[in-house]
Order: sequence, then C-alpha cells, then structure tokens
Amino acid sequence: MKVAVLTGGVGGAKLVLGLSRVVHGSDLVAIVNTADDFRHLGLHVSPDVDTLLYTLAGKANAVQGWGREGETWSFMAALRELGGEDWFLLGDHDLALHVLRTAAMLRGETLSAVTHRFVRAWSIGAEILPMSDQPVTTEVETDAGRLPFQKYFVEQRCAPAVRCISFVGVEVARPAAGVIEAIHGADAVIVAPSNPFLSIDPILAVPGIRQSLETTAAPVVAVSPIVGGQAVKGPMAKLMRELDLEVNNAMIARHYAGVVDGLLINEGDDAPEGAIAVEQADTMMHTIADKVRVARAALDLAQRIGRA
Ligand code: FO1
Repeated sequence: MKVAVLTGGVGGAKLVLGLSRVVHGSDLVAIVNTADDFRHLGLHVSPDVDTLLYTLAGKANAVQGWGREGETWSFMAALRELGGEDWFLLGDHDLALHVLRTAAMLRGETLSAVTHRFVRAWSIGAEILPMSDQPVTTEVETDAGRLPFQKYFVEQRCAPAVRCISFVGVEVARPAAGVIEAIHGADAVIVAPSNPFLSIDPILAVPGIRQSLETTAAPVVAVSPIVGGQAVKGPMAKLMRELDLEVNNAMIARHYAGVVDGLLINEGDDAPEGAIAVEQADTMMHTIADKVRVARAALDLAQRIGRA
C-alpha cells in the first residue's frame, strides 16, 4: 500500500512514525512543511524536516519535541561566552546536520537532495520530501508587529497575539520533485495532526499541491489535532482564538473542506456534520503502540472511503 502524508514537526512526526511501522519502506512518503525554515548564524535550519529525520532515525528528543536525544550543548556555551545570539538552541550533534546541509546547499544542492542523503545515511525506510525546494517563509502579523516565524514561536514563545499569517514566496514556489507523483500515486493520503494554520496550510499553498489533493483518486484523511476541545500541543488553540476561530472539529472540517474526504477525531469529541466521513478513535500518541494504533485507524478510514 502506498501512502503519502502531509506533515509538520512534532505531532505529525508521531503519526509518521506510526505509519512507518505499518507501510513498507519508501511506499511511505512524508511531504514536509518547510515554511518554518530559516537562516540562523549563517546556517539553513529546517525544523520540521529535522524532526522527521530524527524521529524516523530513532534519534529524536521525545520530551523536548525537537532536536536530538542525548544532546550536548558545548557549542551554545562557547557561543554565549562570546556574546552570540542564544535564543535559538543548536545542540552539538544537531549542528552537524545544519552545517552539512548548509554547505551542500551553498554548493548548489537542493534541500530535497541533501534530505535524501540524510535519509540514506540513517537507513530511514520512508521517503522524506520537503514540500518545495524554493524558499517559503512564514511571517506572522502580531500586535507586536510583523515577526518571522521562529522569532514569534521560539524567541517570543507565541506571546504576541496573531492577526494574520503569510507564507512569503509561496506563489512562486514549486512542489519538490516527487511530491505530486506521491499524492497521485498513493492508495491513501493522510494529513497529519499538525497545526493546520502553521504547518499544513503552507504545504497546501504551494501551487499545485492543493489541486493534486482535490484530483487524486486516493482517499484523503486528516487526523484532527484537537482532543477534548484542546490542541494537543503547541500554540494552536491560542492562535485559533486570536483568529476568531472556534476550537472544535467542525472548524477543522470546514478548514479542510474540498481537500479531505474523511476526518479521524478523538473518541468522545464532537463529530462535525456534513459531507465528510468521520471516524472516532483514541488519537493521543504517547507510546509507539499509540502511534501505530492511530496510523491504522487513519488508514482504515481511508480504506472505508475507498478510491474515487
Ligand atoms: N524550538 C524551541 O522552542 N527552542 C529552540 O531553541 C529550538 C531550536 C531548534 C533547533 C533546530 C531545530 O530543527 C528545531 C528547533 N526548535 C526549537 C523547534 C522549532 O523551531 C519549532 O518547534 C518548529 O519550527 C515548529 O514546528
């Protein structure tokens, strides 16, 4: 069975890990948000791609949600001594990834090509595709002014109230090689329980990707990021309130209308009414068994919907 999954970082990576235990090798293709990417200290950091790489390689720091397990921080300590910017933490081992990626990209290699090399180096079975090889940058208009995403998210800890979100550069971005083929060639397309506004919307905004989801014969199933009226992780609930959106599954269903055929929601939560198929399951993902259970539930719903 071939599966394409649209994903951001932390929450999405959990589902992708679950899917990787059910779907064989490169029959699983993760299409990853890159609008969180930025240059920091001259390095190209690609947070969601990094989280996917570390998670599927078994190297992720599960407690922190980003970066590597067993990380050391000598570089940051030395940087601080010299008065360097320390609001964004780069661990010693993590640094190797950013240095190699940046050097490769400066030589003209694409983000996709260098990501593929890391996938190989760590014997990851699934394919990890950045949504695009052209730069797309999330910027948020807030009550404290317009902020690049990482300044808002990490430095300001999502404190400023968000008025609107833009994906700068997206109009001229193209889907990375293999993205459209993965969506059209899939037996099921899954939208991970990542932040719809910050992690999935940038992917859908890349010209051609939304259209390929609308036209693929494969059933498209989203796993709702809402559990018990709360966003499972991150700033989503706060952001939804600031954007005057209700925090419930009806809102998620409306947001993905035209793109998804089915929505997997947490058991006991409100089921949205309307055209899309809805299934309930325990969607919390703490253990690997949880992640596999949610992956199976999403694929079961896709199978129930069937091909167009
Ligand atoms: N998130 C933080 O909250 N603080 C950090 O210092 C931080 C460093 C970092 C370094 C590399 C990387 O790949 C990710 C990192 N993140 C950090 C996570 C990341 O910026 C956000 O979680 C995502 O952009 C949101 O999806």
